[in-house]
Amino acid sequence: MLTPRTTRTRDIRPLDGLWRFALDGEVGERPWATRLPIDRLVPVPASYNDIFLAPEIRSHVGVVWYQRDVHVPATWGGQRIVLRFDSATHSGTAYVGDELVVQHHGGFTPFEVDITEHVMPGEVARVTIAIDNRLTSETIPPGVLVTGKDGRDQQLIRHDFFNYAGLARSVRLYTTPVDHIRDITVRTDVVDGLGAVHYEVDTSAGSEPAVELRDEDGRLVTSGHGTSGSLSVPDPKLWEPGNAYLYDLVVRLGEGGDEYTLPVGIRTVAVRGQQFLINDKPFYFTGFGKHEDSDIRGKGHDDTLLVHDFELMGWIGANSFRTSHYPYAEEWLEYADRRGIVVIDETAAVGLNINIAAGLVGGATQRTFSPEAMSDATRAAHAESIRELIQRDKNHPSVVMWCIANEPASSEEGAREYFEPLVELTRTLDPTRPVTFANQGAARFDNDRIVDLFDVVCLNRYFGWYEHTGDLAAAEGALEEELRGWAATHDKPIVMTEYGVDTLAGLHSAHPGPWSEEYQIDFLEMYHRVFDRVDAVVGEQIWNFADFQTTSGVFRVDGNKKGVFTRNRRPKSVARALRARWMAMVAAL
Ligand code: BDP
Repeated sequence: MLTPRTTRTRDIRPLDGLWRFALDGEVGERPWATRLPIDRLVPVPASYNDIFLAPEIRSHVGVVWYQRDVHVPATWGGQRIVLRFDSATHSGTAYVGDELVVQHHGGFTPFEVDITEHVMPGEVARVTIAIDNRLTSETIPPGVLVTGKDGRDQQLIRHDFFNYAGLARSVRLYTTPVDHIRDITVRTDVVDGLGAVHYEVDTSAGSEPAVELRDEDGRLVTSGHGTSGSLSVPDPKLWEPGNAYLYDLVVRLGEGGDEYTLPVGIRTVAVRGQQFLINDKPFYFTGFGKHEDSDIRGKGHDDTLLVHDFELMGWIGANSFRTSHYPYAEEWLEYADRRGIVVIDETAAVGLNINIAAGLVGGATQRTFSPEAMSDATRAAHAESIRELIQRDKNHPSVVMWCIANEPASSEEGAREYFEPLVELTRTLDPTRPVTFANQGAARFDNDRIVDLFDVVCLNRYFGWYEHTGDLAAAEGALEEELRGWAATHDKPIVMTEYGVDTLAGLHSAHPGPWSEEYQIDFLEMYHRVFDRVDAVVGEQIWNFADFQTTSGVFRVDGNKKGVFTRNRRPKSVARALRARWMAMVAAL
């Protein structure tokens, strides 16, 4: 499945804007077959939750309906017409007119359907989608549905971010010729200074494509023929962190046939011993775990926020981020490709651990990997989420590693049996990128059951916050002991993919204690001292780039406050200290 682009042979009609909107209980039997009332409109792209004031919308559990009409251009006759949703969180059932045309599960990856037979160029078509936000043990991320004493459905989630839902990314109609390019896969290599672009083209009718590689000035570099092949690039300009270079791979199906242009970055990624190599050079990750999250929009994609967040990352000296805890809108990867920012790309498999709370507060534990919790059905959904992530993101040079889960119960019985086939699947789908998962504190170097299956040790650690709260001296000892333990037992690079403290912007203290801006500075300084003493550490990604919304609870005051920036992107005091460290690292390169 290719990202929609306009080319000589392809056109796009955006369906973003205001759609009619209703909760399931507000509509009759077959809402898609009627016109929804126009007294409530919802913007797309946006999560619907925070836009309206009615609590029954914000905390709705179940199905909502989106609907709009679209004029199909009269000029589109003879073309193949596709309806594409960049995401529907967490599952979508779409109708065109009275017909069900597509269903999709998984809230963070795209789906599309050929609707040529369902619309008439020059006429108006009614597009309706039912979106269900419910999470169960058969969805990724998993959740639990319960019925409250008042008879209402309640959604329990196992992750620390608000369960935003709706059409948070773009919706489009687009055209292709009938005989069209279905998919393109590229892999790149550099051998003895010679670049190689290996390509595969999947076409609808088996026609022979012609391919051209053009440089950033549009000059032809090399060309080829056929559904697969290798293009050699003498003196390639490499895609490098902080110094991106993108070629264009132009694919054509014969004279006047379908045409598609794919940006291609030539680079290599490898893990050697305790080093992470990009283009054969050791790479050190600086940056953040992020969220798609902002006021009012929730997880709604917004190019303004995208560009501003990259500006802030550039200002502070971040060279990377992790798409915690789900695949982000593809615009994030396209922009990272252009800006030379390195991405650890994560599935939405967050919360495969039913004992985290018990671990923090002390309590009875149950088996996570069991038919009652994370079962074979969970794993099947997890496998699908890996397939869809790699299918969508395989061609992005910025993506250097797949992260297939966040904080699973990796020290528990059953973890290995659960993960082994998923790691194998990931490697089969993409043999070129390292694979990792983000490890949770209860799974240490001496009791984790799965790390050896992976290439890089990614650790989320909170010494000084959830453990040794307020005692940075004790936290420093514990952190160093753990890192040295991992380094001694696993010949793999270590990236700290989460470390951070809730910090209330504006709270200052001469006795730097938890929640104060001073404590955030001292905490991060301490971690950095330790990282600098342990050679196997090849990266630091702070939790989190910005404050973000969560479910209400006694642990959270209007959300998680571990941001280096506030939710509306104002720097906390720590930002300057961080900038000094990361800029000095860049200067030393
Ligand atoms: C980690 C999770 C992350 C949370 C963070 C925290 O991976 O999603 O937001 O802790 O507690 O366990 O702040």
